[in-house]
Amino acid sequence: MSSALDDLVSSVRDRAGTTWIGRHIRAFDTVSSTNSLARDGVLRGEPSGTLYLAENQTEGRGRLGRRWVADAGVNLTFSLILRPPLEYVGLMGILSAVALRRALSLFVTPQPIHIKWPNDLLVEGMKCTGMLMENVTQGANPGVVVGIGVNVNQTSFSPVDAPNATSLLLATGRHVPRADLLAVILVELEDLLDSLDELSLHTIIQEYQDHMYRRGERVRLYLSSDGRAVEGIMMGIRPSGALRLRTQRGDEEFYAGDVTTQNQTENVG
Ligand code: BT5
Repeated sequence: MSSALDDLVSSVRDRAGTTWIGRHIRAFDTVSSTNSLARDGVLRGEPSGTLYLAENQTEGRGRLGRRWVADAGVNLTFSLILRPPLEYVGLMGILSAVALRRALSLFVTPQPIHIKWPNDLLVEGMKCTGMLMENVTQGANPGVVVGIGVNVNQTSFSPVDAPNATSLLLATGRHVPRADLLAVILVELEDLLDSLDELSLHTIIQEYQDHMYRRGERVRLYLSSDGRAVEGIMMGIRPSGALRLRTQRGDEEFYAGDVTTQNQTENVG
C-alpha cells in the first residue's frame, strides 16, 4: 500500500468515529473495480459496513455497462457492503444520495448540490458524484454493494470519458482533504441507516425531492429496459425510489433510466 493511501486510511479511522460503517477497511492502490471486490466480500459473508477503497480502478463501472473514469490518487472511489432489512434494500440508492449530498454540502459552499435521479450528484449542472447499487442475492447472506465515485481534487476531465464532469476542487477553487470528506460521508450514512424507519424515510424522500435536479420541469427519460424515450414533468420520487413523471397518460412511475432535459441532446449518464 502506498504511504498516501496508508495516511488516508488511518486519518479516516481517526476521524470518522462511526460504530460500524468503515470499521473494516480494505484499501488497495489499484483494483479492477471496488464494486467487484465488495461483491465477493458479500458472498464471503463479510459484515455490513465493510469498506473497499482504491486509489485507482482499471475497470471502474457505471450503470448499464458504462464506465467510471477517474484520475488515481486525487478522488474517492469506494464501495460499501450493506445488509439492510429486506424492505429497505431498494432504498439504499435514495438514502445514499441524501447522505452524500449532506456530506458534500459541508465542503461545497455556496453552490447548491442537486441530486439527479436516480443518484448522481451535480454542482452547477455538472456531475461530481456517481453511484452504482448492486444487489447480491446469491449465497447464504444477501447484501447490497453501494459503489461511490466522488471527483474530489481532479483538475480536468476527458470530454470523451466524462463529458459533463466536475470536481469539488473545480467547483469551489479549494482543495478538499479526502480523509475529512470520507469520514463525514461515513458518519452521514451511518446516521441515516441507524435511524431508518417509516418516519425517517418520509424525511429522506422529502429531502431528496427538495434538492432534486429539474424537479417540476419537463424532461425526457430514456428507459433502461428498451431505450424508449418518455417525456413528462418530473414530479418527484415514490417512497419506493421510483421516478414520478407526469406524462400525457397521467402520473406514471419508472424504476430505471436516464433523465435529460429537453434542451440537452446527449444522454449525460
Ligand atoms: C454512475 O453510473 O455514475 C456510477 C458510477 C459509480 C462509480 C463507483 S467508483 C467506486 C465503485 N466501483 C465501481 O466500479 N463503480 C463504483 P452512470 O450513471 O451510468 O454514469 C456513467 C457515466 O458517467 C459515463 O458513461 C460517463 O458519461 C460519466 N462519467 C464517467 N466517469 C465520470 C467521472 N469521473 N465524473 C463524472 N462523470 C463520469
